[in-house]
Amino acid sequence: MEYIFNVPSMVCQHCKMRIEQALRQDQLTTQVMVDLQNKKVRVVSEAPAEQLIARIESAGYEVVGQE
Ligand SMILES: [Cu+2]
Repeated sequence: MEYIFNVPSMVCQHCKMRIEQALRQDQLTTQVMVDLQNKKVRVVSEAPAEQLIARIESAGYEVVGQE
């Protein structure tokens, strides 16, 4: 599955790294691409969306939407 999450609180490379690390802990996740400019995180994963959102949020960033 491919997901795109809206994460407006990401502002810098540090945020990008934290989110990438949080998502890559999951063996089911094969790709993470953070687009800081558009505040979007694209994820390719076999994990359910809820699980990925929970990971992003536990890293400290609110997910406000999904495309
Ligand atoms: Cu940051």
